[in-house]
Amino acid sequence: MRFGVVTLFPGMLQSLLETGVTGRAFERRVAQLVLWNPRDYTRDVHRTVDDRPYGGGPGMLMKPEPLLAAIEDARATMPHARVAYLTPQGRRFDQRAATELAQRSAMILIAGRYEGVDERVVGRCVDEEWSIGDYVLSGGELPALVVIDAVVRLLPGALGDDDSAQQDSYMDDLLDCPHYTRPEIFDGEAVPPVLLSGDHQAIRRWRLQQSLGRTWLRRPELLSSRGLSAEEQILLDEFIRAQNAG
Ligand code: 9D3
Repeated sequence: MRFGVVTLFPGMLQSLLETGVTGRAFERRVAQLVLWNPRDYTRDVHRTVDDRPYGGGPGMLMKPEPLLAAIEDARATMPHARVAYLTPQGRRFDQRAATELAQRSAMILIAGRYEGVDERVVGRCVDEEWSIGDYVLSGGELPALVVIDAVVRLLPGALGDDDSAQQDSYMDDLLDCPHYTRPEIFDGEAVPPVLLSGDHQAIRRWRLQQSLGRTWLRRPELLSSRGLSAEEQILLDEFIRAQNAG
């Protein structure tokens, strides 16, 4: 999958190419990243990319001409890509959205700076708008990184053999269970004995029960929208009883 990102801070996106799972995916050509900087499309000596808002008020906006020129170049290179603007006003990006976007062959992401972009650019170029959550960031670069990271790891061939177990997890829409590695006793605290038992059914049940219990404690709304199998209901009831007893 090909990602084009229009950004005044291309260096912020580079880290993704160099690091971990996503770095390897880009190395293996599972995904490709192309960066477009509006500053490269300015014509004045100061290379101006911002301007004051009509109507007054604090803050600056990205001025339309260099931004539009950068987006047009990105579109010429990626003619089939939809143009996505990262903005606090957009649709909330979640795991479902990540799976939707992972079906595409290409997308162009616009990372805004300052208070945002001139609305006429949005009107003529933008196909969709995405937010990563209800908190205030300084620009769209971190959201672009979040979206690309979440999508790339879903692409076929992105994860190595060690990671791929995570992907076919049966625990979709449940919180993860606790994990332990060596030593068996750390600072006087032992690993739960079931994990050392070699009984794979018992281990599977324990992990599922922990996942259900944690989700019930921390994110109960996830359980209401999911529904439970008969086995899951029994495991959760047992967890709740133990919780009330302890
Ligand atoms: C006057 C109110 N503005 C600043 C306090 C609104 C505002 C403008 C620009 C708030 C944030 C930003 C920059 N944010 C993004 O570009 C952004 C974002 C975010 O801040 N949170 C969650 N998702 C996203 S996607 C893009």
